[in-house]
Amino acid sequence: MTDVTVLKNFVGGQFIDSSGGLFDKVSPVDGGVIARVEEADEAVVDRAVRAARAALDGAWGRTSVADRVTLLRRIADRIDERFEDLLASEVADTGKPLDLARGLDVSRAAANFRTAADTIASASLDSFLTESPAGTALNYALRKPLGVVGVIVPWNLPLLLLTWKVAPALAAGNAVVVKPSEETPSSASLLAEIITGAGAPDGVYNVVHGYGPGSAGSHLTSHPDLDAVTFTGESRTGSAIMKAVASRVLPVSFELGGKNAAIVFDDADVPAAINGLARSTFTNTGQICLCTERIYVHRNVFGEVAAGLAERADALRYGRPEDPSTTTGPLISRRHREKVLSYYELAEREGAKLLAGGGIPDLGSDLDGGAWVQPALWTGLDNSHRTLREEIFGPAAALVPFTTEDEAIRLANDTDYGLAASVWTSDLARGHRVAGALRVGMSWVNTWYLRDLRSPFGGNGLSGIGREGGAHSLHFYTQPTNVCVAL
Ligand code: NAD
Ligand code: 6OD
Repeated sequence: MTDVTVLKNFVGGQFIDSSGGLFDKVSPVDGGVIARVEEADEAVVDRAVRAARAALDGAWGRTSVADRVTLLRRIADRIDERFEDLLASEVADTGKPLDLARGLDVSRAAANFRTAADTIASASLDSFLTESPAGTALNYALRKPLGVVGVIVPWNLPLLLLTWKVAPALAAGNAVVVKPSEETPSSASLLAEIITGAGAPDGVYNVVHGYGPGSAGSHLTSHPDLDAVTFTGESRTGSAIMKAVASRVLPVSFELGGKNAAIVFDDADVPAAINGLARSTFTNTGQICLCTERIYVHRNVFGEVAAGLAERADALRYGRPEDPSTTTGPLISRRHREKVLSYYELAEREGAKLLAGGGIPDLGSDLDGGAWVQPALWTGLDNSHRTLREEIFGPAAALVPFTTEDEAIRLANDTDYGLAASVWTSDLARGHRVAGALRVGMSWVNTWYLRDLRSPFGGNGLSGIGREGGAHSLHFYTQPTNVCVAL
């Protein structure tokens, strides 16, 4: 174990020694230990928050927008320069196929910084000026940073989701204390080198490693000098964080879980819909908050869609991330696999008919220690079953038939979540109508996870609070002070 990397907490511009103990980061591919991570105790988290406060009280608190734009663009350039290092760390932590990490995760890191730079550089000043009645006073609002922002992120798209929040937070002039998932600590540490190397003052970006409850996560949310929390993760965790910050009434932005629906009408281009459903159900082994877990299909095309999707499930290829024939990586951990498999068992108990997969693939000895799982597709269930009501967060979905448009909308909206949906139809008017009628933060028509980084991203109900993306992010990461000048 001597050559295993040790990941340290990053506080005030330096990787520091911590006395909180070490935990192992295990590869989801084969179960080997790939890093040992220093867990941040309360004292380390306190140092990180103090370092962030000191940065705000110092030079960082006086930076111009132009200087921040320059810094963010430099960070994006350095992410491009360190692309292969980030790719290697992301793939090692998650086990996802190299091409997926290259095309989605790491590419988005630089794009997130460039978008945040462009957004703050072009933010309209006029929108915050108001004329008073009869010209007696001039009102304007100063948009100020929130202060020290706690950034808590999950393991499924670690670097993408981290930079999605850190970039606009820094663009708006905040300092951040980041708590990456205990499952994916590496890219947050590499980003520390990149951000510091790009010239960010000490304390602007800090990383505290560890778990949630009783560890770095709850030490951070309970810190008395924290000004806001931006969080992506499970709905239940969002609720716990909300309670932790309630007495201080801190602003929160929450991107939480989903139980996302797809609706396939009988006028859809069925092969294209099957393609889209295969992407939205199996990408990243179903571990994207936007993934589809409920598929409502018009009765006229139900058999064709079910057979086509089952064929796609059978064609998935598991293997090492660097093998070009690999389409599908493992789940993030054995622990998460237990959760996913418990839903496979539940679906069976609830009377589902299994169309494909549904177990653990036999991959041979060197991958036996990993967290591999087959996909699962079910028919024979409806919205009254827990399988259709609770987030599984794996490569699994239930197909349910419908007859009318109203019925499809009602079924899709019958959920406590409200993150994303996709609608498959060749009738454009119907596409607009149905997408608009769904109670979700994001609806796609004839596509899935097609992103414009300026658009509002977030969910309704159990899926979250607030929206981030472009100007929406700047709104969250700033607070206005209105100034009224008598004329
Ligand atoms: P999780 O909620 O278990 O953990 C997320 C982060 O919160 C981790 O860093 C974890 O250590 C920390 N944490 C856990 N408990 C905490 C506590 N009490 N206080 C402070 N921090 C705490 O989520 P996960 O398993 O890492 O990620 C999967 C979940 O994330 C799924 O539910 C998925 O839908 C959701 N997700 C949502 C979005 C979105 O944009 N809506 C995006 C990605 C993932
Ligand atoms: O693409 C994004 O900006 C984003 N926030 C994706 C979230 C995916 C959830 O797993």
